This record gives sequence, C-alpha cells and structure tokens, in this order.
Amino acid sequence: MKFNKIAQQLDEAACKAEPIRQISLEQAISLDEAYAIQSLSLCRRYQRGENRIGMKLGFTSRAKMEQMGVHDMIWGRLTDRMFYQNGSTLHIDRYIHPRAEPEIAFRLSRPLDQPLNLSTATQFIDAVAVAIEIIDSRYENFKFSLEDVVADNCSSAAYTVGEWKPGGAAVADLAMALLIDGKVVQSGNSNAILGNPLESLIAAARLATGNGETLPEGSVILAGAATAAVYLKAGQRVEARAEGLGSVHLQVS
Ligand code: OOG
Ligand code: MG
Repeated sequence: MKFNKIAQQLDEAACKAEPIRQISLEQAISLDEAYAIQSLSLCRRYQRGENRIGMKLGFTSRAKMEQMGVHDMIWGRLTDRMFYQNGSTLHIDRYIHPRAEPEIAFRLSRPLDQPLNLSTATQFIDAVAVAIEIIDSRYENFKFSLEDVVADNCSSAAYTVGEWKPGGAAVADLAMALLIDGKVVQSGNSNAILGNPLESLIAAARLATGNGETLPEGSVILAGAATAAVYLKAGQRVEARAEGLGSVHLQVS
C-alpha cells in the first residue's frame, strides 16, 4: 500500500476512534518510511487547522520498553488539539483504548536548532512541569512493531501539564507516581527516563536537528514516561505527581 493511504488510514482511525490492523502484518516498512508516514498523517491534521506545538519522546524508560516489547527511542509530534488544561475532562469515547502515563514536560526558552549536552541543555529550558500523556494506539489490541508505532505518531493522543515551574527546577531523581482515584497505581523515579530527563531534551535536539527541523521557542517536549502506562475507564480521575513539581490531573468521562 502507498504511504499516503496508510497515513490516511491511521488518521481516520484516530478521528473515528476505530482501530486498524498493524501495518507490519500486511507489509514491511523501514523506520525512515514509518517517519515519512507519520509526517504525512500529521499533514492531514495541519490541513484541518491543527498546529504543531511540540514533540514527544517515547521508550525513554525501561519500564515502557518492557511493557510494549519495543527497544528503541522514538519521537512523535504534538498538536494543539492534543492539549488539555489541567483538571479538564477527557471524553473516553473519542479514543480507542487510551492509557495514561506520568511524564516530565519541558518548555523551550529559545528555538531548538542545535545539538545539546548536559551543560547547554538548561539554557534552552524556559519551564518544566509534571505531565500526563494519554497514548492511544490506533492498532488493534495496542500491539505494534517499532515501525508501526512510529507511523502512528508514537500513539500520541492527548496530554496535560501541571503548573509550569522555572526552567532551573530540578528534574533529575524525582519520585514520580500515577494515581487513579487517589490511589497510586504506578510509581517510579524521573531518572527512569534515560538516567536523567534532561537526556530526553538532548535526544529531542539531536532527533529534530538531524531531521532538519527547528523547534520554535515555546514548544513543549514530553520526555517520555517514567513508568508503565495504565488503561483508563470512564469515571476515573487520573493524576500524575512529581516530587517538587506538584501534580496534574484529568477527569475521565
Ligand atoms: C508508544 C509511546 C511511548 C512513552 O512515553 O514511552 C511513549 C506506546 O507505548 O504506545 O509515549
Ligand atoms: Mg509517553
């Protein structure tokens, strides 16, 4: 099948909240081709008026790699339609089988247009926050290969961020947790994310610039989940906490 057609199927699966068969069960695609499909499916969103507002990293923690059986870092694109205000309601009918995961978000203080290292990365951070990412694979049974999930914009579906804290706030070695209805269902440490979430920002810079992209000032970067993800049900309140960064939540209806 042509890449445009696959991009259309993935986009429609997201719009209709109806899963499709994994691409890799039908045809082999390379990782580069998977990123090309991702980009084509995002073009469909931009044509509908959505705007890109950032980037997400995936499989930056062992917990996530083990849960999904995939072992390489991936990246996807965030749009304004995916953003939910802290405390707002997520309508489960709009999704196929959504899962939540606790993350750290970075907001850029200047365009991200160069490779970074641990000492320069902090100069690019305007603010940091605890975040919840909602992932919703467009594939049946939430099953995919690395190429499948990349083509599917890395399961990106929605996200919310807590109160933004100054860029200098510590992000390493923070206790993190995901709570459902006030009970901890996943707990971990921010260092589960590549040994230090700053490494995710460094990876984002490498991946974006390597792809010839500059992320504008104000862009949001989700560093990847610190723990495994948890399925959501209507009626639940899902919350993420990170030591020193506070808390963020969504009501699921
Ligand atoms: C892919 C997205 C992974 C993360 O934070 O590791 C991801 C998936 O698990 O469906 O967002
Ligand atoms: Mg994630």
